[in-house]
Amino acid sequence: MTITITAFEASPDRGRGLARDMRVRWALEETGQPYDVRLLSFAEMKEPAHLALHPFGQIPTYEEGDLALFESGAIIFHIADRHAGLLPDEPNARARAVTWMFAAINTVEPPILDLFTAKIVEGDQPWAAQRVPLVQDRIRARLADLSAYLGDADWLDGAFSAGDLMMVEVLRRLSTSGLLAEYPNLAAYVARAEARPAYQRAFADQLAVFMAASTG
Ligand SMILES: N[C@@H](CCC(=O)N[C@@H](CS)C(=O)NCC(=O)O)C(=O)O
Repeated sequence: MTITITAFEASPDRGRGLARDMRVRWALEETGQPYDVRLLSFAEMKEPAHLALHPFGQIPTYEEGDLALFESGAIIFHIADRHAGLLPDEPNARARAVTWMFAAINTVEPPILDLFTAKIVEGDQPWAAQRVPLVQDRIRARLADLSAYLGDADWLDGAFSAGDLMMVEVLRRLSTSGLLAEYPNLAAYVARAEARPAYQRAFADQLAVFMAASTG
């Protein structure tokens, strides 16, 4: 059955692969699943046809036969659950990998998203200059704990898993902040993940969308 995901027609990140279709593309590449992409404008994302798939009018979505999913975490769990390559077979190791997926999106990602809000969305507010360092320190607290946990290991719990995929995707959002560089083992962790052939294919595919839009 053909898998179709949705992505931005014109990603605001200018091809840096920070939109959340990137993590879904990467999961599909890691598990060897071919897929189609339906590109959407911001206006189309808020129209009834897309709202029927995604109640909040966002990307990514995932369609496969009569199954339609939204939320990148749920989509990646579905892919990892159905196809080999992203979750261990051993039940306890599998549960731990899923735990890391939740830790990434529920514990590490929120302050990172707050930094984007504080800098970009609220950057012209009079209190922004005071708020940004507070948010940066909340991020540092998470990164320090994650860094201590990872130590010298390549991945969070044995072999590369959906937990690493999600954590790396969350950390990549810090790429221009300078914060990741304060934790060399986390910067190396992200670089190690980005060197994976599946990541490279996913990144190239989302970049091709931006290049086509900007030259076409
Ligand atoms: N929690 C959702 C967040 C989805 C999300 O924020 N998508 C962004 C792109 S990365 C979006 O569609 N933004 C446009 C909008 O919210 O109107 C997920 O993980 O899928």
